[in-house]
Amino acid sequence: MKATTFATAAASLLATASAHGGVGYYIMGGTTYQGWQPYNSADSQKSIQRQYASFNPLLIADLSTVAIRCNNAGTLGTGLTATVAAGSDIKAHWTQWTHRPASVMVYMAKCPSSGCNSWDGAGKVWFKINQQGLVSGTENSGKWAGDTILDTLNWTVTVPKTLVPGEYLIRHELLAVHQANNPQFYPECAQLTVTGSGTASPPASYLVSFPGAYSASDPGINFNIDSEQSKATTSYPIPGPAVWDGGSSGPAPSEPATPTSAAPVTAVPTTLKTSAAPAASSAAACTAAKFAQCGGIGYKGCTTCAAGTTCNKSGDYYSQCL
Ligand SMILES: *[C@@H]1O[C@H](CO)[C@@H](O)[C@H](O)[C@H]1NC(C)=O
Ligand SMILES: *[C@@H]1O[C@H](CO)[C@@H](O)[C@H](O)[C@H]1NC(C)=O
Ligand SMILES: [Cu+2]
Repeated sequence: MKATTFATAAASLLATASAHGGVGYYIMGGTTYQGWQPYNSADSQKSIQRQYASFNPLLIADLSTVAIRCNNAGTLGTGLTATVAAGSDIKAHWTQWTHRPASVMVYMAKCPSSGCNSWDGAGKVWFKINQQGLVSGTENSGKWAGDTILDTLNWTVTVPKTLVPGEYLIRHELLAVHQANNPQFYPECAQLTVTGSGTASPPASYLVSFPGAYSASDPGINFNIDSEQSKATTSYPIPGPAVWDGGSSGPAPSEPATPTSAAPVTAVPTTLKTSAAPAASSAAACTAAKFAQCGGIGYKGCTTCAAGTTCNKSGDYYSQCL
């Protein structure tokens, strides 16, 4: 689908949706692709984006349901896909957004060779290509990635340049944490055809399933932004797997993707745009501040605590400097 005008969609949205948000369109390869319009009739709608019902959030109770995958009950595609070259940018534009304390996470999943349209995204097939949570300041009052979405409605990611060509789903997710211990999840998925000459597939250690990727006890989900700890903590533990930057490769997924043996994990800085070949950071060479995370399953940051503090384990997934 080529560039379209959005005036009609915007008019109907104003009447029906007062808060929250969702990705409204995507720009890649010089083309704008209209997203699903949840407040318009589903009849005869076609989009690269999977159907979803509203801008309302999913909650902790939804983490174990298929809805957490693409914000629907496993609904399949409507026949459209967007073409994007590996190594180039995808800009997502939200129709609206309302929460500043929020993380952005972007995942992809390789579809079977039969294509994405009749595939629901089930299985341990999703890998994270980009994320940003707390940007600066404290969890309680600092700047978050959600500020960028609220202020610009835009988020641009780079498809890993080494990614093997094929059909993929891309899943943009906002995780809003403005309410104590009541996180809100806003995922939407779209269908892509990735071109290029890459040969890399993410190693199995980067792959997660939806549902399955998150647990209610993850520190970034069982999270109280109003706590005294959040008023003093300057890093936020984004849930889910480490970001895969394309710098490592595992076996190509079979049909459907099957778990494979773990491969070495490289630490990746969380930045607004993933670069094609970021240098691996050294976890040992840095120091975590008091109250910052210093360990836990999946954690790739600094493990040495600032002078006068020690790394205190508060669960398998989270240790902090106290
Ligand atoms: C967001 O992206 C759209 C589409 O490219 C653009 O028109 C708009 O100016 C951008 N907004 C900001 C604040 O950069
Ligand atoms: C470390 O954590 C344990 C429980 O997780 C707690 O009882 C203990 O007081 C903590 N130590 C410090 C120095 O805060
Ligand atoms: Cu909301």
